[in-house]
Amino acid sequence: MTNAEVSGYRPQAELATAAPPHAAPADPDAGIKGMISVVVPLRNESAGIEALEASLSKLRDALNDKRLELVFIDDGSTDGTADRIHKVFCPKWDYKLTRHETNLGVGAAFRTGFDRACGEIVCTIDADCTYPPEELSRLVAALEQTGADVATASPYHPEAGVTNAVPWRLFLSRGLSFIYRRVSPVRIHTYTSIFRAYRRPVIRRVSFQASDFICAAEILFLAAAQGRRILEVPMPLRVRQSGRSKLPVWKTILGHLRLIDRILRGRLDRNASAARPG
Ligand SMILES: Nc1nc2c(ncn2[C@@H]2O[C@H](COP(=O)(O)OP(=O)(O)OP(=O)(O)O)[C@@H](O)[C@H]2O)c(=O)[nH]1
Ligand SMILES: [Mg+2]
Repeated sequence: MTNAEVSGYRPQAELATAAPPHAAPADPDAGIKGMISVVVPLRNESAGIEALEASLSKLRDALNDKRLELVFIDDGSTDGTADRIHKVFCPKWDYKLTRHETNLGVGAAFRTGFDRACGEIVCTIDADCTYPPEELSRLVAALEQTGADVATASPYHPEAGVTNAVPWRLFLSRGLSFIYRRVSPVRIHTYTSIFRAYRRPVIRRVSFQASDFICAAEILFLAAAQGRRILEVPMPLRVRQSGRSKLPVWKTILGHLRLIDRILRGRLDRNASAARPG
């Protein structure tokens, strides 16, 4: 199933009341000037949609003069997530919602979201607010102040921290970051966070293969191989307040080990030269 076939979920309620969508950017590589797009992958997150909206309101305030575009990707949720989004965000927000009729994974959701996002800066966040969405303004500011191409939240940075995480999951996740730090050319403390801000050319050019959580690390390495500058921003991570974790822990670890193998064999560098079509 392709993304095109599954996008465009628009119930009558949205058609009746949503604000008219803005025009697509004249130059797809540049995006719309002054617009920040926030891509939100969701799978069965209906319990946390009100909290998400409250946090995004704070982000909108923090971003001041910038336009905010929300790009929701509901990935085969069965708990009414899409309808909840429409109820809570319509008509006050500039948002798009695409629904994958079956679950395709976080990486697949990012591919769909990146194709739909119009901003000159494109961010990705967790829907469960484990990184408070209003903190995205710090990542955007970091891009603007340093000229970096990617700003990524880093709870494993010595100046950050993790509260109430399940100890064995934290151990495994930190262990993976430790290995990546040694085998990859990207020397940061956290590789697996999806709480990020990208300059638009990065998401236009990086052709990542992973359709699951592995995409977070893969995107970083491919961007680095294309010469993009990556900046980590210390950011505390807290435990989710509602809903349940969707991360398939062992499958994800296996995926990371495969990615480490690709790095060690130099295969990622070869992939990095293949830009995304369009
Ligand atoms: N599109 C899509 N989003 C997903 C999928 N699985 C998880 N997500 C979303 O990705 C984000 C991170 O997933 P989580 O389940 O919170 O994973 P985690 O952050 O490692 O785990 P906890 O925060 O401990 O629950 C959340 O916004 C999820 O709704 C998926 O298969 N498809
Ligand atoms: Mg989470």
